[in-house]
Amino acid sequence: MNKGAALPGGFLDEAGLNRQHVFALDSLPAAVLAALDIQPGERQLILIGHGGRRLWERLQASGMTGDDPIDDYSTRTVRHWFARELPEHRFRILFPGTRPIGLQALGALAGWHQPSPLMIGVDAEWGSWYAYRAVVVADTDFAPSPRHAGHSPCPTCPDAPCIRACPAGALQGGRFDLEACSRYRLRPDSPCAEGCLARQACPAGSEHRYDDAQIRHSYARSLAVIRQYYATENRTPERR
Ligand code: B12
Ligand code: SF4
Ligand code: SF4
Repeated sequence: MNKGAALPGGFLDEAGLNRQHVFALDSLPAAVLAALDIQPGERQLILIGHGGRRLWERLQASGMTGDDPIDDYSTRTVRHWFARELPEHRFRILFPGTRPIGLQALGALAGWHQPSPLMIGVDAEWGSWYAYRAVVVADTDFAPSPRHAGHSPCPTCPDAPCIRACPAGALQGGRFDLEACSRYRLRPDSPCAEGCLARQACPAGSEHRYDDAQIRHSYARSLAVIRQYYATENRTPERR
C-alpha cells in the first residue's frame, strides 16, 4: 500500500532517531544479505541512526530503562512507530539484537560512513556525533533512499588535530591502534576513561557534539567492555 511513497520518518525524527535510509533488499550485496536471514515477504531494510543531541534529550525525558538504555529506547520507539504509522506491516528488528551486523558497512552503502583516523565514521555535517541505532527488515514498499551525498572532512582537515590530541599516540601511523587506546583508557585516572580527547578535538560537526552526560554514559559502557575483555583473556594491558 505504500508502494513508492517516502518513508514517514517524522515520528522518528521527533524521537531523535533522525537518520533513516531505506534499502530494497534485492539491491544489497550478497554478503550483507547472507547475514540477515531474510524471511519470505520481507522486501526492505530500514537503517535508523541518530545524529546530534536530540536522542539523548528524548531519552532523558522518557526515562532510562533496561541494561542498555539507548538500545532499549531505540527498540521501543521503532515498535511504537510501526504500531502507530504502519500497523498493517510485518517487521523484525535485527539490531539491537544478538545477530552480528556490520553497521558501518551498511552506513557506507547509505553514504553515511566516511572513514576517519578515529575509526568512528565522520562526515562533514554531523562530524563523529552520530551512530547506528536500529536495523529493521520489513514487508514495506517505500521509495528506496538515494545514497546520501556526504563527504569526509578528513582530507581537507588542516593538521588533523585528532591525531595530535591522542595522548596514547593511538591514531598515528595511519591505523587505529585499539590496543594502545584501550591500555591508555584503563590506566588509573585516565583522562580517556569517560571520553575521547581525539574525538573532542575534531572540528567537524562540533555544533552537534553530545551532551557531557551522554559522552560519559557511552564511554563508560565501552570501557566496561574493554575491561571485561582483558579480564576474560586474563591479560594485563598495563604490561603489554
Ligand atoms: C566491537 C565494537 C567496539 C569495540 C572494539 C572495536 C573493534 N573493531 O574491535 C570497542 C568496545 C572498543 C568499541 C568502542 C567504541 N565504539 Co564501537 N563498535 C563495535 C561494534 C559492536 C562491532 C565492530 C566490529 O568489530 N565489527 C566487525 C568488523 C568485521 O566489521 P567491519 O565493518 O568490517 O569493521 C569496521 C569496524 O570494526 C571499524 N573499526 C575497526 N577498528 C575499530 C576500532 C574502533 C575503536 C572503532 C570504534 C571502530 C573500529 O572499522 C571497520 C571498517 O568500517 C560496532 C557495531 C557494529 N555492529 O558494527 C560498534 C561501532 C563501530 N562503535 C561505535 C562507537 C561510537 C564506539 C565508541 C565511540 C563508543 C563510546 N562512546 O565509547 C567507542 C570508541 C572507541 C574507544 N576509543 O573506546 C559506533 C561507530 C559509529 C560511527 N559513527 O561510525 C558503532 C558503529 C556502533 C553504533 N551503534 O553505531 N567498539
Ligand atoms: S580532526 Fe580532522 S582528520 Fe581528525 S577526524 Fe576530524 S576532520 Fe578527520
Ligand atoms: S580514547 Fe584517548 S587514547 Fe583512545 S583514541 Fe581517544 S584520545 Fe586516544
